[in-house]
Amino acid sequence: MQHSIFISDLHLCDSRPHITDAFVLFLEQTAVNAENLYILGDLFEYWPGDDAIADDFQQASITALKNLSARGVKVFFMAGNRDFLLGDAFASATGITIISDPSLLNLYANSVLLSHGDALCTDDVAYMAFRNKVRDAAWQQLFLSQPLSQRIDYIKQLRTKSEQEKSIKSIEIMDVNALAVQSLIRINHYPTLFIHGHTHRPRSHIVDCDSHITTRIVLGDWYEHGSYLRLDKNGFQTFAL
Ligand code: LP5
Ligand code: MN
Repeated sequence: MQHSIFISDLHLCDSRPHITDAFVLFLEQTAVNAENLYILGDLFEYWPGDDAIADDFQQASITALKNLSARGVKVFFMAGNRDFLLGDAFASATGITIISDPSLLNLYANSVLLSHGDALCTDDVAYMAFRNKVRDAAWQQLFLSQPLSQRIDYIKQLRTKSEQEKSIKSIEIMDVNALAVQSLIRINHYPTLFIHGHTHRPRSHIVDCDSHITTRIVLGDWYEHGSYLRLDKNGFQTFAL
């Protein structure tokens, strides 16, 4: 049966090679049967710019994505807060299509809204200010003009700072804001499904927005094991690997 698959928050990195192995196997054995694969951000632990394509540890996932595209599966990537610098060079190396956040689709008679999810964490004021700065095109241009090793060093310092700040933020502050969710649903014409990641709190929620019902599905991360959402004409199902 025709179906689409959704994943997010894999956080692929050289220190967790088993996740890359699981991802490659997932592409070869599971995603290969799908019509579309949607990767909703944070595929990588961090992405310092497309010159990282040459890194040894990236080769397995890049090759597996390329093979999947070559077999006719349409692969879509939406940026997360860790890999928003992933660009056209990565897309042409792998055959994927980059889609914007948010994106609204029609699949199997469902209207489906997709997002990474970080933009909805509006109570996290420090993160929102940081996000506005680093999503600015001119700022990114300047950042990308620095040597790769310098960018990686900077990101590592930033990760330390982010972990320090997160340790003193409340769980509620780091979750999506209910009004931000409603507002996104409203301007996207009350989709049947809203799928996102980022918070690493996998669950489905029923949202009543202006008396329209949307099911908001939060995808899980791949830290312990992989997971994915499958959608076909009979509805959605989540799977753990
Ligand atoms: O990623 P996650 O889920 O752990 O935390 C996020 C928010 N943190 C981030 C930062 C990223 O993890 C860092 C890696 C980004 C790689 C991008 C590459 C290119 C850009 C390079 C830019 C320099 O996104 C975290 C949220 C959390 O989600 C929950 O939603 O709370 O936000 C923060 O912790 C951000 C801080 O609150 C504010 C950071 C201010 C940084 C100021 C500059 C410090 C400079 C340090 C170096 C000297
Ligand atoms: Mn994220």
